[in-house]
Amino acid sequence: MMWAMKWVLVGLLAAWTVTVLANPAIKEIRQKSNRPGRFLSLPVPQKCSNRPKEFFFNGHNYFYTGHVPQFRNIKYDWLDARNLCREYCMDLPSLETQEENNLIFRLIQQNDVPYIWTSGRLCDFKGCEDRKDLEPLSIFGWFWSGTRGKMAPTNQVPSGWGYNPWSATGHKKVRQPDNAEFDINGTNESCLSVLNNVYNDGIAWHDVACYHEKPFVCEDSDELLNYVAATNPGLRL
Ligand SMILES: [Ca+2]
Repeated sequence: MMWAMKWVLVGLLAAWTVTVLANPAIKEIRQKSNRPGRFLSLPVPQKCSNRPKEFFFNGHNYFYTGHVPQFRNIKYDWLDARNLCREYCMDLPSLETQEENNLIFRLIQQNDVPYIWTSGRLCDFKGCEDRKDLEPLSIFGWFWSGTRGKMAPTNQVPSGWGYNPWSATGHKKVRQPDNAEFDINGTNESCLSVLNNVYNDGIAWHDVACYHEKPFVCEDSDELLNYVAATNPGLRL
């Protein structure tokens, strides 16, 4: 229970930390996305009830922003993307099994999507200190903020998978995660994006700085759906 609570805090702090990372080199972009109220959004019951349902897998609905008329052309930074999903009782996708990962990879491949956000986040913010079990962070420090589940160590094939979904290459021509943008402008690559062959590496996982604006997939959030169901008796979800 305490562990679960910790990850609740981790989720909230992940949202918060994105706002406080300060770096002059990305000031212009930051200002654009640094609107007031950079916190996690609460679900909106009517939006949850009418949320787009493009496809269904393992008890969850999903949609890709590019396939929903009102979201067709949007690109958001990681936190804004999470928050749009959350208003609909969804979150960025947590790719916890190879089957679910295949589903998202297929969507990307079949629709020639250049990249998407996932809910993957590095625990590199306030609240993550003194966690010996997360060290070194680049290997043990990743989690799914959508479900608060820990990811497999980044240098291993996750349990039940046939391969390691992290790309074998990137900007620095080394395995991901490589935190490459830190060397360029001091910004950490703390968010997990699926990139479509950006480094001639097929469709693969990359750590990317969270301020970049990308299209995204939303996945049903059990936590938010249960909350809205419990507080809105009779609402059809
Ligand atoms: Ca990277």
